[in-house]
Amino acid sequence: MADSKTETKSREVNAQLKSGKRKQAGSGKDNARLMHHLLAQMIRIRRLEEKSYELYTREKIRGFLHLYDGQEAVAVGVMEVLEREDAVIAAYREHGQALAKGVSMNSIMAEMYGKTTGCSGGRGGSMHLYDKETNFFGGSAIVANGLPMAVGLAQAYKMQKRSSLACCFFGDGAVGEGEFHESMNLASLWELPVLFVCENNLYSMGMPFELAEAETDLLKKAASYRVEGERVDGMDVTAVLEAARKAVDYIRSESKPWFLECQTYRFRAHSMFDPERYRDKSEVKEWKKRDPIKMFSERLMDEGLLDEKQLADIESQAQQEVEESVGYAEESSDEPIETLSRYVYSDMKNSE
Ligand SMILES: Cc1ncc(C[n+]2csc(CCOP(=O)(O)OP(=O)(O)O)c2C)c(N)n1
Ligand SMILES: [Mg+2]
Repeated sequence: MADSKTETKSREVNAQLKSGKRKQAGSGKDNARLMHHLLAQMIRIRRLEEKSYELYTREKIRGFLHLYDGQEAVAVGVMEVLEREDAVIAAYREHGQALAKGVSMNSIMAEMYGKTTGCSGGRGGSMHLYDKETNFFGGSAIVANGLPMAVGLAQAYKMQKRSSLACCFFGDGAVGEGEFHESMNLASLWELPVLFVCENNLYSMGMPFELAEAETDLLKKAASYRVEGERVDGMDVTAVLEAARKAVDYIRSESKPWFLECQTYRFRAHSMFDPERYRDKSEVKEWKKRDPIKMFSERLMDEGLLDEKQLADIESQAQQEVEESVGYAEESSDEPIETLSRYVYSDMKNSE
């Protein structure tokens, strides 16, 4: 997997911060580095999504495409407190989670192009990103599919006496599925290290959250399975980070699941085929005032932790990384016809 400069840098920052995490409050320099890192991660995701939108309209990316603009603070805040060995399971709006977990932008872009260098060998596309190296277990098109997978992974880790946890991202729409309830119940009953992260963006396709759920207090649902949890402003990256840190500390020390509801909003349509008749443009405009990237960069500037030049550098690095990933995907090869059915039908000759 090819690494860009930005990724290598973010991995270094991550490792340094992780080794001295508890010292952050005492060191202004470390704190500023962490803040820049969080901002850079969100900007990388936003620029990737903008480019994906453009490439889709040019038919370079085909199939389904669900973009994450507006929700970046959730993936970035949560991922910051996870270790590389922790598993992450996501749904189909998962480019941001994959990127924040450390999957290279090159391999994500190549996957969306359907090229062999893609993280799933070009066979999954946008909704099925998978990367063994970073323990990113997908990417799934089936709503709520990731929850039982997270429970299974956590059970395996527990049986293997490993300290890793399984973190599962899902939308408010998943809460109405049986798998949500079965997974919460078993994770609690078997005391499994699962971090359930519900990204409540108020809609599941065109269905408003309050028209779908009789009980809209999700913490009550979690509590009914004796799962502890918290609700957090999902547009505020440091609030998400702190809530995730509390959650992860609890999971690792108690070996029990935790439910984190992040209240957020998607700025774009559900997918590329959505006329958005279910919500008012004024509502989207209102939420955009709380754009997590805009709010955070303004806050850092107010606090003297960021200047125009630093912001421009972060922007241009992200832009460069995106352009490089497009070049990488363009130059990568398609699956040759001869191997097209590999992994589709059993191949006795190759498996011997
Ligand atoms: C089991 C299942 N039922 C229905 C669908 C169709 N579907 C695709 S996305 C979606 C909405 C899910 O919304 P949510 O979980 O809130 O995620 P968001 O799109 O808001 O990120 C639905 C119903 C599906 N993919 N899988
Ligand atoms: Mg939703």
